[in-house]
This record gives sequence, structure tokens and C-alpha cells, in this order.
Amino acid sequence: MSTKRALITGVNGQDGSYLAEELLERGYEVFGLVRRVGLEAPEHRLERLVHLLDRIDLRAASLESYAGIFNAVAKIRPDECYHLAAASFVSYEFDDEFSTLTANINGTHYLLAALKDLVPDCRFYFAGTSEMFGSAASAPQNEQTRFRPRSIYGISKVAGFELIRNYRERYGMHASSGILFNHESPRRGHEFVTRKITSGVARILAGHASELRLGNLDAERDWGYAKEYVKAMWLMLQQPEPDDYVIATGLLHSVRDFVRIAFQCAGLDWERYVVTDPHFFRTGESVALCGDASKARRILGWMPNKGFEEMVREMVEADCAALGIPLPAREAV
Ligand code: G4F
Repeated sequence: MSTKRALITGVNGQDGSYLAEELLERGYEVFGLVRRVGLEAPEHRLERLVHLLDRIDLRAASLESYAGIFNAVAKIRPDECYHLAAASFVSYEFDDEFSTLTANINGTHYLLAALKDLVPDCRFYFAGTSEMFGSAASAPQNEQTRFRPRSIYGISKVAGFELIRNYRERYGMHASSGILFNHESPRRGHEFVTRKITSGVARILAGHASELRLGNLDAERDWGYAKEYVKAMWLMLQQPEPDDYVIATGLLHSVRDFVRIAFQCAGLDWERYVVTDPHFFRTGESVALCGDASKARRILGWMPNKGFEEMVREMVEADCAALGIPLPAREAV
């Protein structure tokens, strides 16, 4: 059998870089779409991919240009396409709503349309998100739960999800959506709370900072481990039939839990360093989303393995190592 070709959008993000590793290990030929500026400064803009640059084929294309996507798909002719790219920071303020909505919806639509016309047998993965549930009326959320997005990002993802469902039903494409709850790792962007905390701990331990300013410590999330979540993406495309799956741990933890464990890993008392700052509070964030991944477990054989504390420790260790600081010996957390 010939080598399978996989195309990943958002390949330079947390999930994209783990997925590229996963697919390379499985013998795929991996292609990534990146913005042209990324190719011009790879060590800076593609930092999560530096160790893979000689093993993956990066092509410049903007998801805002149908012609660019069409040309890239025509040249690559992928067997599987993983569409991870999106403006993904969640804000409930509806700031910059037009560009987030337009870029996320159009990018998905252009890609799907190009694949349908050029390589209709290509299997397609769409990165949906728990933000699509928004202020859901019931918990835990599964594939039957009604979407009630409360952010522009969530609305754009619901639109993408509906595009996928329509292309699947109307054109018979093998197109699946993963509804992924929060997933973290040492490669998480610094704008998200988990990485902000672990890098903050490392900076405090190194003497580069004396406090960490955060928003709502009572906010809760269903936090999983990103490396395991990309496996679920691959599993979805190996199924005989396309479908939608919730990927989650089913466990809720608060920001305070995360903070306490992260500081404890470094032998620090969090209450001496953490300052709550109204600037980082989000209005309209009332419901804690918690996923029910029993369908993924039943059909894909997928389940989360890494524990919450273990993941927090790995993130703190990585941020400390980057600053050249050893962590104190492991304590029970
Ligand atoms: O880390 P966050 O910014 O992630 P959020 O908003 O849940 O979004 C992430 O997960 C979604 C679900 O998978 C994705 F759709 C989305 O793309 C992204 O990957 O915030 C987590 C929680 C929130 O409740 C927030 O209010 O942490 C709370 N928080 C408290 N203090 C803070 C802070 N969040 C940030 N970013 N910064 C703070 O200082």
C-alpha cells in the first residue's frame, strides 16, 4: 500500500505539532499549511515544529484565500485532512467579532469545497470545541446536547460543524467533527490559563517575577492532555463511517485546583503569589462545561489516561526546565 498523505492546517499549534508527530510515527507523509510569514521565520513562528522541520512538508497558504487553498490541495492531494486552524482565544466581549467569525467559517468552507471538488475521497477532520455548548442547559454534555454558544468563537465553530454535517450528508464526504473539551500540555499557548500559571510558577521560582495575576479562580474546566486528544482525531478518520464525537475527561477542576498543584510542584505556597485581577475576569461565564466521552470510548476505543496532577507537573517541569531551574523533589499533591 502506498504511503498515506495527511494535510494539517494549524500544524504549528499545540495540537498540530502533536498530530504531526503522531502521523509521522504511523508512517504518513505529513503536509502542513502555514502562513507565508511562518516560512520566513521558522525558528520563531514555528517553534513547536523545529524538531520536525526536515520531516514535514510545509506549504504557504492563507485560509482566507479560496484560490490559495485550492492550489495547495491540488498539489498535495491528501488522503486525510485535519482542519485545526482557527482564531481560538475565547472572549465573551464580542471584540473583533467580524474577523473571527469570517475567518473561521470561510476557512472551513473553502477547504471543504476544495477537497470535495479535487479529492472527494479525502477523509476530513474538523476541530470542534466544547465552546459550542456554551451555556448548555444540561450536564455532562454529549453529542446529543443542544449547542448554545456564548462566544463568537463558539458560534463560528457551530457554523463549521454544520458545514461538515451538510457536506457529509449532501456529498457523501467522510467528514467528522471532534468536539474537544479543553486540552493542555507544555506546548499550550501562553494566553491560556494553564500555561499562564505554569510559566508564571517557573518565572517566580527563577526570581523573574514576584506575583501572578489571574481572573476567576473558581472557574472550572474539563481539562485533558493534548497528546491523547490528537490520537482521538486520527481514530475518527479510521472509522468506516464519519461521525461526531465528544472528547473529554468527564472531570471538572477549578483554576484554583490547577494553581494549588502547580505551585506545590515548585514547593511554593500559591496564596503568597497569586493576585486576582478583575481585568482577567470574563463576563457571561456561568456554566462549567464537562464532557461525556462515552461514545468515543465505545466506538473509537478512546479514553484519557494521564491524570490531572501528572499533567500539571509535566507542564511546570517543562517551563522550569526552559529557564534552567530544577524542580524540588516530587511531593504528593
Ligand atoms: O485557558 P482559557 O483561556 O481557555 P478557554 O476559554 O476554556 O478556551 C480553550 O478551551 C476551549 C475548549 O476546548 C477552546 F474552545 C478554546 O479554543 C481554548 O482552547 O480559560 C480557562 C478558564 C476560563 O474559565 C477563564 O475565565 O480559566 C479562566 N481564567 C481565570 N483566570 C483565565 C484567567 N483564563 C485566562 N486565559 N487568563 C486568566 O488570567
